[in-house]
Amino acid sequence: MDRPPVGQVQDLASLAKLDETILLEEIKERYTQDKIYTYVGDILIAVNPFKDVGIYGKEYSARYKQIKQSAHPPHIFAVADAAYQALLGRGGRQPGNQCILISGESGAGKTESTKLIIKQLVELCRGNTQLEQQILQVNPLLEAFGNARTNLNDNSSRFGKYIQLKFNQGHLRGAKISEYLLEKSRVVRQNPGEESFHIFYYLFVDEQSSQLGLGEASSYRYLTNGGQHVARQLDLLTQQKADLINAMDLVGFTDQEQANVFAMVASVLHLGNINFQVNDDDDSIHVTDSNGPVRVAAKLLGIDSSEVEACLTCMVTVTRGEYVKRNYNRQQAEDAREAMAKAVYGRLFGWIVNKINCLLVPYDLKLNKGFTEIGILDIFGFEDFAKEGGKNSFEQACINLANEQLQFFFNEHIFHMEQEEYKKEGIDWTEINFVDNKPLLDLFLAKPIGILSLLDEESLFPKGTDQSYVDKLTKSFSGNTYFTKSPQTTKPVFSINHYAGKVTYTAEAWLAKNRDTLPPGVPELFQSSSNELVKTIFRGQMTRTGSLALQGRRSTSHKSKQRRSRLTSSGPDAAKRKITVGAQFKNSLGILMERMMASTPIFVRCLKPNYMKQPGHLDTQFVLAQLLYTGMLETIEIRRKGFAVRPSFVHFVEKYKILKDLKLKGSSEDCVSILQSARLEGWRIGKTKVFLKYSHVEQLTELLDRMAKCAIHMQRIVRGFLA
Ligand code: AOV
Ligand code: MG
Repeated sequence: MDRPPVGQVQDLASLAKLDETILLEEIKERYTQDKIYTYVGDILIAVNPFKDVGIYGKEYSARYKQIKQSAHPPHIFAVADAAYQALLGRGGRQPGNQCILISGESGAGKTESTKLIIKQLVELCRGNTQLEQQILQVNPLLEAFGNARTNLNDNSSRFGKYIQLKFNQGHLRGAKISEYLLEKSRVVRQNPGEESFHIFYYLFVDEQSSQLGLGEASSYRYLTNGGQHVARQLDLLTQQKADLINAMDLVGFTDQEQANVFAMVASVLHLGNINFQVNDDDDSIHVTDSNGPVRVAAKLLGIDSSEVEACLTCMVTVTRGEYVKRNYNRQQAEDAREAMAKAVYGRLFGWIVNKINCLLVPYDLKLNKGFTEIGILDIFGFEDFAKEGGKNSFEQACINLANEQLQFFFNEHIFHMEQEEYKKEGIDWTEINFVDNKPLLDLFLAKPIGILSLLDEESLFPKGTDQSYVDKLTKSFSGNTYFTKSPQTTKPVFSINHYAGKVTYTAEAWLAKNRDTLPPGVPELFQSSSNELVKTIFRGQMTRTGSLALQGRRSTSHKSKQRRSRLTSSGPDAAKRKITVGAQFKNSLGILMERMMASTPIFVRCLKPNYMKQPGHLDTQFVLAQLLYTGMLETIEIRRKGFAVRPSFVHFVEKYKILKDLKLKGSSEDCVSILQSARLEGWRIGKTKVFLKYSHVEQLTELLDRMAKCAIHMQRIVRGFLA
């Protein structure tokens, strides 16, 4: 067979011959022609164009509605369409809950893909409801608080999210967001050349800054810790802030709530400017200027300024019925200050997510059982800041672990489960090998000897230090090929050989980050706040009763004030505080995996074309590395030779018997007779299932469509005849 011209092939699984060179050639040529999307069977590859390629407008939305995958060029909208069709029981995919899993390294285009999928889903179920408008604003809203400029991506997600869109008979009814591990440490410190969360820079663009007691952005330690404060374009920031406020309005945050949110964000910056001085006489420590930043911060937070000072400089314990006051040293005071700032911001973020969930909760909770959902996973991509001269800390370990977990899920689904099924069903099959990253998951997650378990153990240990933790790791994993200890034994540094490359981690402050405890007295202090929001988010009990919010949302009035809810909601559950950050992350990953297992996955694999975030340039080696570590060659191989669609005999006959004989019941012979009469080739029959390629399903669907058209035509004739 002749190979079609390079760049013309829309589905790489249809190529007769394939190796690294051909794969790369195809993707590169397509990229040069601005064809950023390519299929591998039902999997979509997306290469970040880093420019507007003009393919997301109305006409494109309209084009990708209820189509066969091969009807139009590969597109992210087609992924949304396939998921939505499956939800309605149409198309080739298994009906029921669907999940779209988007992977790729930092800056590869996951978040943009997520937004495009949601945009198209809203187009597809278009009911012009207020809820749809709210859902479209969720991403921009969250990005303001949870995204930041890093050296790898100017709009990098510093948290992971899973968005579940709930449908009832094809209508969008609500949404739920689960967030994973916001990188709180970014509030107080950033790698050189990086920034804090976008929202902080929005504070300075208008007169709001003076209302919040703020001066110049460059005078805040938390915005200059990265070593360089890049003054951003004012008009751009102003526009982004306006968009954010619009999004908050539309989603349903009241003016009061918005004001509270901004006050809290500003308070974080003031907290960061609190300085300490040590009294030489008795070694006690004081806040340098009681009328300075501490006062402004306390005012914004609705708490007592002198109590903030007390919380930051000393600890009061009760020993045998007596209060004993112990002064902090400078380090402890500074740690307390950073912990306070991170807690305020972290809990504020948790509250925002929870608030959005309350506002978007499905209209009729009682209908809950009738919902089907499309889940979209947008995590933080794999990252290695050491390459950029920065450091990788606890957060990067968690981020990279999440990516390992997702890669594992991909392998499970694409290679393991599928090939197991061939064996079980007696299909003649030559095994396709893939790189199994299970040993890496074990290295992180095993109990009691795993990177996270040992961290928990050391965190409980009063004498534990970051160094003693790394020593334990080194001792435990000396024979593990995925683990390398640092050549300098005096530094708490180690490396992990991840599926996507080797990453060196610096374990400084890991114990503290994992414990994530608040300085003594801080929760009580915040609970005494005169500011409702501050009080709520430190109260710890989550309330999520939907009825009030729903009435608010369903009101037909378009005046924003009227549709806003009066619902109270609050910060993260108090019970969660007790367990460590690592353990909590591990749990939420587990829950996520279960959720994903219970849905039919669609995979989108984002590729980053170059390291410089530049349009029009594809770095061959860089892209090849990504194709190799994600197992793309093996994936194409299995999609080419394998059978991605495997309905049971009964399901198959039920769906397609109309093509042959309505009396068919569901035996293997029945299936064969349908397949033969449809003149398909290359399918297999197992013990209980039919084994099909994606293209078979398309052909069958086309036959069904043709038949339906015929039937309508006949009806018309008959009706005309009778008239
Ligand atoms: P990520 O989500 O995968 O990284 P993003 O989705 O934020 O990456 O994409 C990074 C940047 O690439 C965006 O801000 C856009 O400028 C550009 N981009 C991505 N996709 C497109 C597209 N389809 N069309 C035009 N530009 C695009 V991270 O969140 O860092 O892992 O944690
Ligand atoms: Mg992102």
